[in-house]
Amino acid sequence: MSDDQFDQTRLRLAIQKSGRLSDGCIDLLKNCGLSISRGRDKLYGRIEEMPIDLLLLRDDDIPSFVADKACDIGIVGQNVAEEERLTIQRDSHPVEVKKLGFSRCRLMIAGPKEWDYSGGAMLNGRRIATSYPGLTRHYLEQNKIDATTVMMKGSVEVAPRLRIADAVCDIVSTGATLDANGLKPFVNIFDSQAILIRNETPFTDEKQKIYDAFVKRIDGVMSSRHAKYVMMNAPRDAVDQITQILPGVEAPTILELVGKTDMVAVHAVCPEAVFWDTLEELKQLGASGILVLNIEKMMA
Ligand code: PRT
Ligand code: ZN
Repeated sequence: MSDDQFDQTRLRLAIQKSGRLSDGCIDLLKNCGLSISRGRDKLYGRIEEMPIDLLLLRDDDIPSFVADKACDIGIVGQNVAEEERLTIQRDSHPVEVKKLGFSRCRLMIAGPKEWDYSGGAMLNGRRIATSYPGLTRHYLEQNKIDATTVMMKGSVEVAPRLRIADAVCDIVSTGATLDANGLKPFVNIFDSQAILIRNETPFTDEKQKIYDAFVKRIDGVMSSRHAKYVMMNAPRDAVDQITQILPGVEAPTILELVGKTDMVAVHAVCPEAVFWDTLEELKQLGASGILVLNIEKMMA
C-alpha cells in the first residue's frame, strides 16, 4: 500500500470484504451519498465524496484493526464485537457508536428436535459446539449451567450429527439451517445487528471533523428510514387535532389555499411510521387528498 493510500489526514473505515454485512454497508454508504472506488487489490477502497479510506476485511478482523488503530472506525456485527471483547485481553476495546439496523440475527442455543427442552438445567454435563465460546460461556455462567463448549470455526450445525457435541450455539436468522440439520432453537442468548465502532482514543481535529460529518450523514439516513412527508388539505379549525394525531409532529407547515377560507394545506415530516389507522382518523377530521411520501434524505 502506498503512502498516499495511508494518508493520515483521511479517516480510515473498516468494512467486511464480502459476506452478510457487505451489502448493508454498501447500501448505507450509498444512502449517505457516498460512492466507493476500489483499489486493484480489492482490499482497499476510497470514498469519493469525503476524505475516507476503506479497508475491506474479514469481519472477525475488524474489531482488532480498530482496537490497534490500523483503522479509526469499523462496521461489524455486535456478535463479533462482543465476542472479541469477552475473549481477547487488551487495554481498550473499540466502543459502539451506533446501531445500524441491518444484518440482524440472534445467537441461539439449539439442539436435536427430539429434545423436550425444559430449561438450562437440561444442558448440565452437555457439550455445546460454537464459534462464539465467549458469549456462550458468559450465558452459561450467568445462568449457572454446567456445560462445556467445543470451539468450531464453521459448520457448527453438523456437530450433533457427528457426535462432536450434544447441542450448538450458533447464529440464527430464518432458522432454516437448524431445521435442515434436525435441530431446533431452545434459547436466544444474544440479539445482534450491524454496529458502527470506533477506537476510543480522541481523533486529531482533522479526523474528528470528518468523523462528525460521516456520523451526521448516517444519522440522516437512519432517521429518514421510517420518516414520511405527509400532505393534506384540512379544515382550518381541525389543524390542532390533526397535529396531535400525526406521530412525532410538533409544528406542521400551514399553507393558504387560493379561494378557500375555511380550508388549508397541512404539510409535515413525521419521524415515525404513519399507519392506515392514522389516515382514517385524519379523514374523520375532514382531511382530504392525503399524501404520504417517502423521504430520501434528512438532516436535522
Ligand atoms: O468471511 P468473513 O469472515 O468476513 O465472513 P463470515 O462468514 O464469518 O460472516 P458472514 O458474512 O456469514 O456474517 C457476517 C455477520 O452477519 C455475522 O457476524 C452476523 O453479525 C451477521 N449475520 C446475519 C449472520 C447471519 N445473519 C446468518 N444467518 N451471520 C451468519 N449467519 C449464518 C449462521 O452462521 C448459520 O450458518 O447463517 C446460517 C443461519 O441462517 P438461517 O437463515 O438458516 O437461520
Ligand atoms: Zn468471519
